[in-house]
Amino acid sequence: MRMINVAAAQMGPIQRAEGRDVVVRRMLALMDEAKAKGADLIVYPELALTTFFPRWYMENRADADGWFEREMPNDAVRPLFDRAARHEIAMSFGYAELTPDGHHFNTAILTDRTGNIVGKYRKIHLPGHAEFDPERTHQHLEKRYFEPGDLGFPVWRNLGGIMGMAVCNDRRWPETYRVMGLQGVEMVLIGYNTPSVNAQKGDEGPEKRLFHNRLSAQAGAYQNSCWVIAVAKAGDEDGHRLIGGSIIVNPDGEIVTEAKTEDDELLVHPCDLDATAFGKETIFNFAAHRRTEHYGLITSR
Ligand code: ING
Repeated sequence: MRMINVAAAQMGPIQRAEGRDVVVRRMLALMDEAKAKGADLIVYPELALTTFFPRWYMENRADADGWFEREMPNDAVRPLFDRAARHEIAMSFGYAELTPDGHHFNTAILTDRTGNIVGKYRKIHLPGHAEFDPERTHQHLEKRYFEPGDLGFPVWRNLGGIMGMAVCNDRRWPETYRVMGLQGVEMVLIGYNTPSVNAQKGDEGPEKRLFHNRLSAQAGAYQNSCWVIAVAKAGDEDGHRLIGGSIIVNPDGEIVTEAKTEDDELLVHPCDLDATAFGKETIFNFAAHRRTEHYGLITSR
């Protein structure tokens, strides 16, 4: 048994006017609760420090740079790193990254129990569009504000297991999980900010969105025999609602716990990394069963 007590720290809405100091205080409260409940790892959402700003069109992209972090850690988030080290809890959270040479990414980091960053991932599947789209009920301008990630889908050894990360839309693409699965991933950490309604399809509401959220995470977990921790930023941000539905999915593809609210809500579940072994050794023994000579289209088209 290699147990990790995982805390999925769903966050409620962050209003456009809400400062990082207020948000970090909410994240610290969730971390203290996680510690009290014996967590070894806490997973926060995508863009955990700010509102989901890609919903706002800025003519001049540089006007959005205020939503980005120029270094990590930095003064705004240092209390998180200090508290995590004191609690000896590893953590993962998403944020908008502006690199010293001027590149913009939708990024997530992973630390060990001492607050050291051991892994960084930059979102590869950017949904939405780059220019203002008058046809949409709301804008989703991730292609305007971010570049596709340039780090691939790496995995890292942490807390005695093999961990990977993905961000939001990545979870809908089977390639995301499979590339990490081929590296032996045992636990995938995924933050998301998912609008409750489809900007292009009026009749697709939160129920369908929650169904696709579960479907994507359950499929990824089952087909790669790994744990999937999917954590929402949820609720009404300046009139724009995001789904909740944070879940922890076991290597059999079963949801073992699910958030009930659209607010700050902590889920804690004991995850045995050894529970990934049976699937990896039998039905999803990639070396024994995959026939890559037939898969060329996946990378060539
Ligand atoms: N949000 C949404 C997501 O992928 C989306 C965008 C929703 C795309 C539903 C397609 C269907 O969950 C982010 N931030 O990617």
